[in-house]
Amino acid sequence: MRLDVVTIFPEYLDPLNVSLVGKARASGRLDVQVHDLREWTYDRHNTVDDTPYGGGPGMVMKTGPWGDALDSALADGYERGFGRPALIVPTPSGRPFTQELAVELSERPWLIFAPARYEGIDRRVVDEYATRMPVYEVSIGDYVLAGGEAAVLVVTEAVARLLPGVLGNAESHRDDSFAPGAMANLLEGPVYTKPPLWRGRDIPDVLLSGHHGKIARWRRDQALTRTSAHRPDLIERCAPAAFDKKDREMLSILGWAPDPEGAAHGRFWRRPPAVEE
Ligand code: 6GU
Repeated sequence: MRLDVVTIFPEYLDPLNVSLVGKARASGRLDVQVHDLREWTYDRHNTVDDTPYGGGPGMVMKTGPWGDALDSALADGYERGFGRPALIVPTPSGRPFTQELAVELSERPWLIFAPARYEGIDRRVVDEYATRMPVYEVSIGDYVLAGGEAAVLVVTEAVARLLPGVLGNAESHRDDSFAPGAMANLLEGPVYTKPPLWRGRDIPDVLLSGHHGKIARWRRDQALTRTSAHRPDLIERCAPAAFDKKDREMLSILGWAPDPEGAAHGRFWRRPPAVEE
């Protein structure tokens, strides 16, 4: 897979040389090209932004440098035969970046990232490239960053670990909390390793029992408990078929009940509010 990143802060992408993504690059599974947007400016001050039409606060990134930078990255990738590119535009107004989207992007041969600073990029840039290739405007969560570079790192790491041969163990993805098509998208529970006693804290007995069935059940109950506490929205959306009898017992203990009315709207479970004494 080829990744291009066009940015005014190339050094912000230095972490792409480290760890899993760095190894994927070193092994040739990932070709990363970081480009300095200011190389496509022709004035003394290397201007990449200007005031917004219609007024208002902040600055908007100019069409010219983006168009020239993207054309240059595209020409290089086409010349080297990378196939069909997709443009990724990180923005807080994008669609949520999910594991499902990470899987979709990991199946593409070539991703071009256009992270913005300031109030964003002149809309005509996205509209122009959308006539030539798929464009994904993505947000990594409900908070506002000063620029899209950190989101590029997030998306790249989520995608790179899905590439064939990047994570040693092919089984690793199937267990991911948000793996598409998983029986139920539950958060993973706690994990432990040696030593068996640390600062007076021991390991749950069941994990030392050697009883694989009981261990699997305990892990499942921990996942249900954690998901119920941190992401009740994930429980609400689980179809009844996602849960076995023991799951439903645990959900009942956690205060969950089937919601026959909600089922029409994709809310299969509800937790009646606790009654105060
Ligand atoms: Cl992708 N960019 C910015 N600037 N802020 C964000 C974001 C992206 N996702 C969440 N907040």
